[in-house]
Amino acid sequence: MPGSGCENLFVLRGVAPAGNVSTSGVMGTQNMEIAMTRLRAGLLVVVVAALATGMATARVAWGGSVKGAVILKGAAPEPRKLPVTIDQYVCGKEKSAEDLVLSPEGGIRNAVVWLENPPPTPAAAAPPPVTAMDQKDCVFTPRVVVVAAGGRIDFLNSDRPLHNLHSTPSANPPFNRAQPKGRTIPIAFPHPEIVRVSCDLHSWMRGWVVVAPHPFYAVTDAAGRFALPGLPPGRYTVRAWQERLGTISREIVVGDQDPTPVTLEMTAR
Ligand SMILES: [Cu+2]
Repeated sequence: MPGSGCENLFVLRGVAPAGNVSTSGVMGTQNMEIAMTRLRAGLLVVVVAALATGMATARVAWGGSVKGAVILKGAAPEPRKLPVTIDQYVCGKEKSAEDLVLSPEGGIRNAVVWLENPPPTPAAAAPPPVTAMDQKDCVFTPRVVVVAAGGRIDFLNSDRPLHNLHSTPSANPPFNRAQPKGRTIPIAFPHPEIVRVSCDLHSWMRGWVVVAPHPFYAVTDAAGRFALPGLPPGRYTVRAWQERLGTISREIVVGDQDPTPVTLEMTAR
């Protein structure tokens, strides 16, 4: 196999034991030059291979991720039921208060996890600039959405009864809009903030818009799990927010191990 790494290793073995690299002795000048040329080529192959390996390692490190779960510490509070006094033909007779939804193992759904100090040149996919939140069966669906700062939410109403959208954020403009069935109401969110959205007609209805200033945001799934991919190694502050339990923080180190496992415990109250 001319030019391959194996051949050059053979040449290296051939030259070294001869102990006569200086002149014509055993090998002769011409053979020596051929051997040295092959030796140089071999070294080049080794160097290129080392560089390629190094680059691959760097890519893996840059593609590091934090994976874990947000879980409840201690006993789970009793699930609350909220009475329905209007539009029962669509909304039903009562609604579960979905302000704390737990898996059987205590995983917390709809918590939002983010990095307080994101890397300067993020490789992660950004949160969507446009996403949607429906009002269906008299519930905001999904209850919690993340949108990039400067993006917008298209609010929908799939129900027959009239709903409305009412919010008084701190950093973003307030809104209070009636929403009949089928109407789409686009609302922009220029500034990072956690925004609560209500419907004045149905007191139990609650939605949350988390306006993200950078890509490293995630909403936990039904098991409380989340992932933040695309991270270079480093020290990070991870923060988790849940509408009823508040906010917690933890310091983590993303290093050679991938993914970096994190369990965030929140206390019931
Ligand atoms: Cu409503």
